[in-house]
Amino acid sequence: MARSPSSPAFWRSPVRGPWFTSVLGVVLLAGITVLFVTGLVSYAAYNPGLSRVNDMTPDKGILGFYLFSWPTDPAWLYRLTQGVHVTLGITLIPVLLAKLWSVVPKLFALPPARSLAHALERVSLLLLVGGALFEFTTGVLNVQLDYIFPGSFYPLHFYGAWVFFAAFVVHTVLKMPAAVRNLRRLRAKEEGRAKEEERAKEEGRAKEEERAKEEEGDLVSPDPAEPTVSRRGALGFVGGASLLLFATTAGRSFDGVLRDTALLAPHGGADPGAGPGGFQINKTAAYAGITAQETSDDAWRLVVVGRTGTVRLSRADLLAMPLHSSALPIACVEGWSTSNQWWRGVQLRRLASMVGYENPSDVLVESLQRHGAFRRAALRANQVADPRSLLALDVNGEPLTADHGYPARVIVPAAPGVLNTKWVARMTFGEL
Ligand SMILES: Nc1nc2c(c(=O)[nH]1)N[C@H]1C(S)=C(S)[C@@H](COP(=O)(O)O)O[C@H]1N2
Ligand SMILES: [Mo]
Repeated sequence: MARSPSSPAFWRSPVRGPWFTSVLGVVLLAGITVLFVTGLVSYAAYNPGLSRVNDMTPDKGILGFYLFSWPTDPAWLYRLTQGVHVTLGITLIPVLLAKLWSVVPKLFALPPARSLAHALERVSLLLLVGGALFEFTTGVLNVQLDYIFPGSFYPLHFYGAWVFFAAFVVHTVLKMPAAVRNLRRLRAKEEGRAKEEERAKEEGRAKEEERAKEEEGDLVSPDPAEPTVSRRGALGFVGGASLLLFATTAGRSFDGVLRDTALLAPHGGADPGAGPGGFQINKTAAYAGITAQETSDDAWRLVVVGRTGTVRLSRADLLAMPLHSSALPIACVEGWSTSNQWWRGVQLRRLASMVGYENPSDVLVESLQRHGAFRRAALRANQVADPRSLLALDVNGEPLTADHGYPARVIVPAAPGVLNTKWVARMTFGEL
């Protein structure tokens, strides 16, 4: 007999049911909340309120209400928050897919709306499901395919997150009572505590029960196929898939042997090889169009602009200044990070004081690079002031390699990698 998807009997998996959906829902409630918070944190870490240069969402309006000066302590802060964001996001993919699968019959249910409230709920579901798919897809594409939409990823993922999370909150408020009820009721049933159920009924919760039944009726197939796996088994399968993704993703936040476990981390681009420069490279010098000619000792000069005028410095001039060493990681928005590297160079606050800012000010850093989204970045005064913030000349005891930003690059504790401008050509201190 041919049945249409709008008929409940079309959907025959015996795994579907309130328990399966509720368990996945509770996992997503916790996980997506963490994703939202770490995502907003990552947005704040760019200091988008500081300068148009850092801000890829100039129309954010009140959505930027919570922005704050991103701290420089602890130095591993962004490594942690963004590592959690990306690793957790990837790990939750099977849970999200299983959750969507578990409720897919509802997508086809007719009539489309039983009441105004039901109609509103379904509209919020469109935003919820659409938002979830959009956020997970844009996130994964950005991380795996290396900024497939360079400038536009940020606004898309940022505004998408707000739409998605608003729908998520509505959905949670609407569904939480039923989910808790389902989990309690089913656990009670399982533990054979039928008495409690009796009591609950006696306490006049008949109406609630009825609603719970209705929930169940929506999800449980009226004509289930032979089970090939128990509900617990299906959940174990989802958990196993998540674990596998976690195990092949988490390593991207480390170096060495652990990095080798990050089978899913993108391996395209440059192989950093071994040696002092043997840690992940985001964009190579060749990609950025940086030539050996323009970074040669004869050609390259750093231009520092400030209150007292302009200073031009060669690499030799910089090397003759008091140098400072800092052990700091690079932590990219894409979720990968390196462990601490030993950087040596001139403190940013020393450069600030050279041009009249004894109390460090903000700074706009521009690279030799002529095209590309990350050719310049603004840093806040608190980042310039930190004694560990450097215009680095060396890394791990050797001059910077071309791909890590020779002749000079910025490195700031706790800042997202994108603010650590490579191939620096010009630094303009002052209020931004
Ligand atoms: N000029 C320039 N600087 C840049 C970039 C770039 O594309 N151009 N990429 C940034 C990003 S997104 C990161 S994560 C770090 C990576 O530094 P690494 O390649 O030395 O690991 O450099 C930052 N500095
Ligand atoms: Mo990055």
